[in-house]
Amino acid sequence: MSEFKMTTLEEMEAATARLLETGEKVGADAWQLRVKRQTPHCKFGEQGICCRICSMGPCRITPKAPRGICGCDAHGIVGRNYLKFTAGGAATHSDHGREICHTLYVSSADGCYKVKDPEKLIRIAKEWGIETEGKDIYDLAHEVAETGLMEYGKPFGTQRFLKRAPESQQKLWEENELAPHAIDREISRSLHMTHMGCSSLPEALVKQSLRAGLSDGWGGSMMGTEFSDVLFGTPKPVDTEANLGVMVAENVNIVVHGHDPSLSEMICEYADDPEMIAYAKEMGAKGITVSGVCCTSNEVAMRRGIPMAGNFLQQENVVLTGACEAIVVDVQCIFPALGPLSKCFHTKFVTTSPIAQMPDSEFVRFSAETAAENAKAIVKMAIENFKNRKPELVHIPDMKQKATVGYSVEAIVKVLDGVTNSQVDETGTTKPLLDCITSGVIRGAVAMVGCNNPKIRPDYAHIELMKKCIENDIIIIASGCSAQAAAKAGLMDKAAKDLCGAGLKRVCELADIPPVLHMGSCVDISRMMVLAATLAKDAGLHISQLPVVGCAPEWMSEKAVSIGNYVIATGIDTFLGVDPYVAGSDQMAQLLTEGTRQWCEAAFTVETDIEKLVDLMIARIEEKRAALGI
Ligand code: BF8
Ligand code: SF4
Repeated sequence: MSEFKMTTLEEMEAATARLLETGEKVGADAWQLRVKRQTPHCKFGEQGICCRICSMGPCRITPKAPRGICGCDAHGIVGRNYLKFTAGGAATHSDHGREICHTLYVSSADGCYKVKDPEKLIRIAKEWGIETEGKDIYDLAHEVAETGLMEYGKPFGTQRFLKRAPESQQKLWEENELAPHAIDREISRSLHMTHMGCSSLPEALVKQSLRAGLSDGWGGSMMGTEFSDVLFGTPKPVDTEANLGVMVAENVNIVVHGHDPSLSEMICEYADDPEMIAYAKEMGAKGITVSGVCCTSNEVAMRRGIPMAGNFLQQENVVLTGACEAIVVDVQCIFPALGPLSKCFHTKFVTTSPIAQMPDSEFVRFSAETAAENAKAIVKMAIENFKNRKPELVHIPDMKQKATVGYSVEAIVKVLDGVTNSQVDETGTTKPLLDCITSGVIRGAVAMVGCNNPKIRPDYAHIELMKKCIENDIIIIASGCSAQAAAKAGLMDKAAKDLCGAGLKRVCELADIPPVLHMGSCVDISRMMVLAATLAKDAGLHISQLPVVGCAPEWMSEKAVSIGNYVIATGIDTFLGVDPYVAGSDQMAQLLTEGTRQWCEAAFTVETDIEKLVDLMIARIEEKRAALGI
């Protein structure tokens, strides 16, 4: 009776091929072509054994030249490169978090940014020991924002949110000197350690990678998530759609891309404004459609049901439809290719952040103080560009899937608690979820995260891994571009329950959820940390004992490495489908795949064969169950 049908990878690839034909007609470049020109990649780079941190080099390690000019060996060079990679990611996520703190700081009752979830604000204020009694909500917001901003540079103490972890994990962090101090300090310390003539001891470099990662996951990212919820609302389940077919040929199409909801929320506001819709009609369109790419898409999908046009390696496709009036970006994961590509079409490529400035773009400097006028100007620019479309180039693939998204920790607890407990209170408990896991109805959970990477057939690993997990009664929580891969394929349609094993299928039916739960953007992996911490505390276990693993099968960015570090540092084994440039040092590889267990009870598994990767994950989950005797 169910008419559910997944969109296959072959169908998605055929749609891309058709779009690339348009690209060829107009002389556009494409990542598929650039990959060919860039391969084979440099072997030294791939193995992490090239060093250029001082001008005596660059030095490359070979059997004949086992040390750089300063005497550093392969282990030191790989270790330093790994730490730099991590620090880059931690800085990026955390600076996003800082921007959100600033947005909270300028929130006001009559301004563009308001407090949509005052309860959450009060909860965090209490958690941080800030007096809430009798205070105006905006005074409180500013105080909490300022306290959050101090987390970046405070001279003493460790991150406030670490207290959310179970005692056992906090103890490990303290004993092994992993507890992060001020966020900026951890990033500076990382760059200090990797300077010429500082650390070359792999243990020290890996420990600092874990600590810098933790300053992201339990610091900058966690504030980014929490304060985004305070400002824009804590996500609740909402229906939306995913894949390029969400763009509407008759409408002005605005695509938001990047990460910070401060921009995308405002664009959505103005695209909904009757005055703007009337203007679009005046310009010959039927209306305005906003859709998203990358994490910004996850943010506005989770809170507003804005449809998702695609993930990382689909960003050029959006322009190739010929129907994109403006692709509006802020920071991170934006291809500089969008500049020249947009010039082959009528599309306006609008950059907005001083952090991400690119050639061939229209720069509209966006700031929290002038958000309304900036957003209005951008929406107007898109509308006025509608008339410049070249109809002969317009082709939107007729391809989209239904998805239910918006599973914050609060929402997950609530829907699952609702199944067994008819008198649901506002918050609910994790007991029903724990019962499902203990009884084996659900065998465990995989946190699927991360990007696309041309080294893996795009979306293949995400989709295949998720399918096999849910078949085996393993529930998936997903974020970032992994979540979008799932949504495009149809795995976030509640009807996808039919692909599950009997246990998970029953849970999906009772709780009315899809088997793959959308938990948000990449900064929202902090939500997953809170969920794991809560489950462990409620079960009286260490996090590492839970039958839960992390997986980034197609990762590519520095942020993903930072995430990997904090996920293992939180006690969750993490499976990678792409090697983080450490193959050149057996000592580094050993530390990351086994050695870190002594400090945080978890480690990485790297396996580029995707079929093997999923089997290893399932085996690990079953091992953890067996160890608990469940
Ligand atoms: O932070 S998953 S490609 S969009 S890095 Fe980027 Fe990777 Fe996508 Fe969001 Ni996350
Ligand atoms: Fe070469 Fe050492 Fe300088 Fe690196 S730090 S470039 S290994 S001399």
